[in-house]
Amino acid sequence: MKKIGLAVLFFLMMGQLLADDGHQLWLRYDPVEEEALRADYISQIQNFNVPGEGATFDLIREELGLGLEKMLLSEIAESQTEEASLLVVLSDHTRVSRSDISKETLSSLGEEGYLIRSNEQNQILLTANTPLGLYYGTFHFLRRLQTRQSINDLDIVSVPKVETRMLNHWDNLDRTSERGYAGFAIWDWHRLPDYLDPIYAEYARANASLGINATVPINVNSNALILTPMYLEKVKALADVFRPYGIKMYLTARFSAPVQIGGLKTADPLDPAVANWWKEKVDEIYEYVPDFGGFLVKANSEGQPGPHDYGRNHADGANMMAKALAPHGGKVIWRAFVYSEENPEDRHKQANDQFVPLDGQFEDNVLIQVKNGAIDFQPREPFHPLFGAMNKTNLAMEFQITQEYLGQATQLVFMGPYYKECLDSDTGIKNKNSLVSDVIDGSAYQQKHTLMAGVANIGTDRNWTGHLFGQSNWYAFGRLAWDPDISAQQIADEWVKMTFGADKKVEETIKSIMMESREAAVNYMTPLGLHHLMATGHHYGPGPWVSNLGRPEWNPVYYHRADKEGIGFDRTESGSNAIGQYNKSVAKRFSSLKTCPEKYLLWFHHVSWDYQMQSGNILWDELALRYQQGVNQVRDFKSQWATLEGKVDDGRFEHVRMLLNIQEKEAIWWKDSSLLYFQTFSERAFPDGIEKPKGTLDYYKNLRFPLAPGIRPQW
Ligand code: BDP
Repeated sequence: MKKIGLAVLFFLMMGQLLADDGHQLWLRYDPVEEEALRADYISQIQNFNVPGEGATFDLIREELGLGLEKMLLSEIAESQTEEASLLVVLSDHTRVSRSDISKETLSSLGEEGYLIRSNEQNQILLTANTPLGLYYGTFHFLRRLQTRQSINDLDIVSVPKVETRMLNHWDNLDRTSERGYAGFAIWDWHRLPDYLDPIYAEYARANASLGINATVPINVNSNALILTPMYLEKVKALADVFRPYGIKMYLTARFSAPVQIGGLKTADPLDPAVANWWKEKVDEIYEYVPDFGGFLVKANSEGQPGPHDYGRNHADGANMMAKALAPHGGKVIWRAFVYSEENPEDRHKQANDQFVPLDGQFEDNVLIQVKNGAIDFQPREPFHPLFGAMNKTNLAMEFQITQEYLGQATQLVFMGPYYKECLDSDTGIKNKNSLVSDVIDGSAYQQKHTLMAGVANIGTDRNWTGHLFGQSNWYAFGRLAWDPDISAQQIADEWVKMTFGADKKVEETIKSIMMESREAAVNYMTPLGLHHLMATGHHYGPGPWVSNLGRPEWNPVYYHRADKEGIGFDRTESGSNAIGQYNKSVAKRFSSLKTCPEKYLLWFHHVSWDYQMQSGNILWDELALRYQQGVNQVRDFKSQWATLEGKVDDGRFEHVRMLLNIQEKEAIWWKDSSLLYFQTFSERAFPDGIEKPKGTLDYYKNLRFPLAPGIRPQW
């Protein structure tokens, strides 16, 4: 081993002893400890050559140098010859044209895909049509080592299935973060553009490692100031940092901006002066950011301004902006999370009611961004009916990474299975590609543009996400945006190895906790299809009893509808008929009590307390047992984690250990308060196996958390 290797090893060991704070994410590149494997890797990668000039090429050389040296504990020389054992070259390089890689294969790589192949000379060739493709391929190659896969006989082609893979930050200009639980926003607007915090480049690199290629750094509840010159200069500075990493800048656009910052009397989208204001504003933005991506818009939802204020519809609003952006190649991402203050209709139905009639009317460069479910990122939601209801519109997915309704930053909940549950749902459209993922990746309707967005969980905390395992959700989102068909199991497997190393026991233990964690959260929060039971405002903890809020659909009682007879929201024909918005085969399955999956039972049906469940229990007993099961699962996570003491560095071990203690308390709180409350309706005793509640219902009802993090600003 060379000297440099020993020095690196020394520092790494020191790092292990000193508490680790998780800042390095999944890009730790810990040494490959298995001697034989490391020797094999070294024998195959004696040196590397990345001929090419420019910022992205520099990043590739830097990443390869760093990753290989840290993992292999030996300096892998950068060579200048095309005989190097690892050659990273654009597809027009003679080595590629002289190889047997076909033109079709190369052109199928597009702008962002890559190919990695071992050739007859035992050389590993990584090629792509653009530097960005090479950069993505570099991360893929390094990931193989991080996850201890063979690098013999490589024959890999990877092309992203979704065009725009984007983070949405719900961050405000004052650095507070709506639904952020990891400190403040990382964007230091006050000190931009002159002060470029190194975190911006670290952020871009981490995203690029997953293939994320777009970001919206400000809240959907937008502030029009972001569109003023003072802020556009700051936006430009950020965009300049992001560019070599392939991250495109988008901004939220407040619909009333022409009035607020433009001095116009109206923001009516059909008024030529308004259209012209947006056109000029867009032209101005492109002077600052020539590759600007476009606008993300929340309109006529939760009090935000929009085209309805002027008697116009969503297409009028979106198309007006789209026309301003089209000459520059920009896009409008228009959110379908709409429900109106005045509309008494089941909130579940309002997006379809407003958007389905507009199918086919949106400009080509408009995407409609739809949340995974029709209510709001609940612990479990059936897929949004819009995914099966518009075939002439670019439909896009919005997932939430920040766990607003899933334990925020105090609970370990791996979202991989959550995202997959939605993506793998069959929409029932008459098409051989009928899954939600087919609609999102464009294979169902060959839509022109595709996009997957994730509401980010990133903040100023040293570990980025507040809870260390929040990193796995950022990771899972990024990997699925690249390829919605990867399994949650594979994602967990990769993330654990990259984050905690390849010790079998550590790996198996952590994966088993992760894969069960989402189901556990559903059990102790909202089992059997219950939803929206969180406390008011901050959504931290339970509040199923809340019934005093201004609008019916803000109250949990609106969603569970518990009474003496039973519980659940009747969304069948005899109720709100939200089920009618799904395609026939799906609607049929959800409508009948016999075929509706029990996990969605109370989402779609109002069911009596003594309804017979598949387990043989009556509903009341089953509900109670699910709550208890959730608590038991968390206890089990705690004991599993305890076995890792000494196997995971102290810093991260203690961090997770303490948080699991909090999670257990919170799970008990959910169970006790929910069951005591629902018992006032069911008037039945708890079945055997339910632990006695720790507090009284009044005690739980009176808990207050006025300063819980992530609260919506009141301005
Ligand atoms: C809800 C959040 C709220 C967001 C809203 C949205 O509670 O803070 O503004 O969604 O997506 O989940 O617009």
